[in-house]
Amino acid sequence: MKKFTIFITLACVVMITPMALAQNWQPAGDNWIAKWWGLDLVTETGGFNTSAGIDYLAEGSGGLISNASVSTRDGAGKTANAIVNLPDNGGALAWSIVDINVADQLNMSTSHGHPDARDITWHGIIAIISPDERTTTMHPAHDDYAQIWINGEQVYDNSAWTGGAQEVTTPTEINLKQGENFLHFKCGESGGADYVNLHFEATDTDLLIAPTTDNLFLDILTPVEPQGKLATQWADLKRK
Ligand SMILES: [Ca+2]
Ligand SMILES: [Ca+2]
Repeated sequence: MKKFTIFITLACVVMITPMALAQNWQPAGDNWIAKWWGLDLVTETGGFNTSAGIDYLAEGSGGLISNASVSTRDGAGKTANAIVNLPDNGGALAWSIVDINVADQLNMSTSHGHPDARDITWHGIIAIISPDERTTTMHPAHDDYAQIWINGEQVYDNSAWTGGAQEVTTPTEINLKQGENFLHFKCGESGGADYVNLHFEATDTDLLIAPTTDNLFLDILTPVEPQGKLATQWADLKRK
């Protein structure tokens, strides 16, 4: 009985411990975040002011996802099955791992294989796993109009380009909860330079960022019902 109890305890520890330890998380702290879970570029937007007023995700998915919802576990998970269909703005757009060159003034274009696009909108998501509840500061760079959502709430709305791919004009205080947080970065471009970039504080080195450096995103998100499932299994074991 004692051995059995120890076995069950170990089994539960293994099951409950987030897959955190085994993953190649992107570094946080004040490192620019290079990998995003990104949507193909929305095209022919008519410019950043028009783009900022349109929820392309909701429009193109029939409401399955939205700008706000993809900054939650539920909405981020639904991107697995959400083609964003925008016949007048690029067609059937899909999600994939997107690498940005964090030093490139045209990284919205180049991250999707274009030399220098205009009238486009870029969408990218990251998961941020925090060991605790905290208030910290995010540092976004963008050209042109950036809008950012965290955990279902819009936290940033800035139509003015910041002046360089690593220039930040508006550091913004944010709240993170313990465990998984999601951030959605939307940026609309009219012409000229087009870039997105983001980092946290130098003291935030204990945050874990996904996609991982080996390109995992959806596969490493916390299962939607881990608590209930574990509780059921535990009850089954006790009955036996
Ligand atoms: Ca621009
Ligand atoms: Ca451009």
